[in-house]
Amino acid sequence: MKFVPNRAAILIASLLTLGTAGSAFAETQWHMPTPYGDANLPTQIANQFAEEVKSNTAGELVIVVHSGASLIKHPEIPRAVKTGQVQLGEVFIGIMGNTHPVFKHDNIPFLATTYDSAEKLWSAAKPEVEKQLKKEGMMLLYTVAWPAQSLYTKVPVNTLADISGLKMRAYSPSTSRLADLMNTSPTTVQVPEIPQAFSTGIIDAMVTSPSTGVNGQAWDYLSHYTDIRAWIPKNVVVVNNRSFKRLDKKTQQVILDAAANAEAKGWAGVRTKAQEDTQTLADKGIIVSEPSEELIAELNKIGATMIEEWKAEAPEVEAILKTFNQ
Ligand code: PCA
Repeated sequence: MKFVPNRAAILIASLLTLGTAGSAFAETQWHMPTPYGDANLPTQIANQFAEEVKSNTAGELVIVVHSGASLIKHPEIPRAVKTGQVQLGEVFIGIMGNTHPVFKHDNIPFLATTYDSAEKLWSAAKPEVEKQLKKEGMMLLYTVAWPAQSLYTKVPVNTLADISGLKMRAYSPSTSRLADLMNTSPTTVQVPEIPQAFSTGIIDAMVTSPSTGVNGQAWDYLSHYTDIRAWIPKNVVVVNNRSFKRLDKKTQQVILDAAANAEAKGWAGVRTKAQEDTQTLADKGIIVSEPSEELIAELNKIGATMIEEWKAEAPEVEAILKTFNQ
């Protein structure tokens, strides 16, 4: 008679196999909340980073990416990493602007408007950002830049007078200030709520990347994209210092190498992404135009005001600007 194992026997056998595999090494699981959804370049890079760490530690360190603020709400991610509630996480730098002025380097209009100058600004700001993160018990792993931030409206914009009094989306302390200086009223809205905020009239305008416009299908609720390319903000991925130190040296190095790869991929990818997504906006029927000279002059003036205000906030800011302007 042929021996036919019953289902329970198969189940037990497979559990035993799993048990053996599991005991061959101790798998550590880390949780990584991220603010944006899976269609975003930063989330794709986070997934590749986690994959690389898993494969280069032979599965000993598994980073579980929780995208789209599904585990922790975006504004609470820095605190979750700081307190060790999670081991690492991704956050938009500008959102930490009220924690210390060095984080504001990320959202200052017309300070660095090309990808090359944004990289230069980042090298100038990085040591100060790392210092502040360290005080908060965190270490910087890598950054991912967003495409340059431009103006989305329901009306053509030739000068600021065309949007005066409108409700403008803000996503950080600096963008609230910018909205004030543009004579618009700032309203904080997180990315997933953008479409609804437009259709219910909570906001009339926003400044963000072509990518965020594409992800939120901006053509459904607005008509004009004025390509002011005002600043190039970034996300950072940070790790809790104690969690990192508990790892052996080899695993630490795997993480640092994967982080360096992620950083390089981000800066390389963002340039193409910016072009592709701007094209998609146009293809979907949004009127994409270059800003008028008048508009640029008005915005540059606001940028200069914001740089002055920012400079007065902390001596570290002077240091960043000095290095950046060298
Ligand atoms: N998208 C994110 C951050 C910057 C960007 O391009 C947002 O709009 O909140």
